Amino acid sequence: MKKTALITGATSGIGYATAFEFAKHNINLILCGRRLERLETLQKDLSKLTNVHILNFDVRNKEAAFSAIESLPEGFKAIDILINNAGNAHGLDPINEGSIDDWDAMMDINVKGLLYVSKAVIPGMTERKSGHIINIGSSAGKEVYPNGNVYCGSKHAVLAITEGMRIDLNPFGIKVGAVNPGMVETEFSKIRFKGDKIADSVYQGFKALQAEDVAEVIYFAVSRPPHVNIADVLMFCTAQASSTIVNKEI
Ligand code: NDP
Ligand code: 8X3
Repeated sequence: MKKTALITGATSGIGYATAFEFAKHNINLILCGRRLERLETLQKDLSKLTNVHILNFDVRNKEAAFSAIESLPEGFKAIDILINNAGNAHGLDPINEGSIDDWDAMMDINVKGLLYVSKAVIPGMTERKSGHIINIGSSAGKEVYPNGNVYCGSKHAVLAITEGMRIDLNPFGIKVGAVNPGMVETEFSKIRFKGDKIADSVYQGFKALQAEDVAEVIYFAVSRPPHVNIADVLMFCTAQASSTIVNKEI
């Protein structure tokens, strides 16, 4: 039977590539993000391959998240796969110089936004006693690097929440896992550095992971047989050995 997936942060990067990968494999899509124009273009493009519904909301706004998910039409109400992907780093500063607005953004989007969307989606899964949740963590959720403080904290939280979800949803037969990439060349660094030109140099001198590389791993995880759950994946590009060790040519 055709499955339905809800992907947050589908307007760019990993979420966008995952939407294409899932559409290719004929999965119904509920695509979420704040940039409506991008959602509409995606819907137009991917409707050639599968059924697509778009939800335009900010994951920080819990009322908006709940009412968007409650508003789903009949054919999209039963969500089989939830990809909690929306998120970003905001800033890269030592803790004594960090901006409170950046800290709020990371905790509100990466952690609380993930919780709000999950809270709205999980009841349908527990009722049907099936479902699959994949949280997009990060290598920053496995180790802390200089100036990464709050971003790393938000991604460590994502990993702890993933493990908690897997334990608590175990009686319902719901699969829960995390995909944790190292550096992926997306809009991520533009957001982190707020459009500063340093953003352009982040992926120079080596071949970073591409969003499609991560999307393929996410699809691999969701396409395993019912008895197999990919609980945790850490993936790097070949040039990256850890958060601080990247073999650059320049
Ligand atoms: P992008 O900046 O390319 O994409 C981020 C996505 O999140 C966009 O679709 C954006 O959509 C959405 N988003 C951001 N804030 C909100 C919000 N408040 N409400 C709703 N949607 C929001 O980055 P990536 O694709 O790289 O990042 C995706 C995930 O992968 C993040 O969780 C990130 O932490 C993680 N990650 C990224 C890595 C990297 O190096 N790039 C490495 C490891 C993990 P819109 O602006 O339209 O709302
Ligand atoms: C993104 C990976 O190392 O740029 O989650 O913070 S890193």
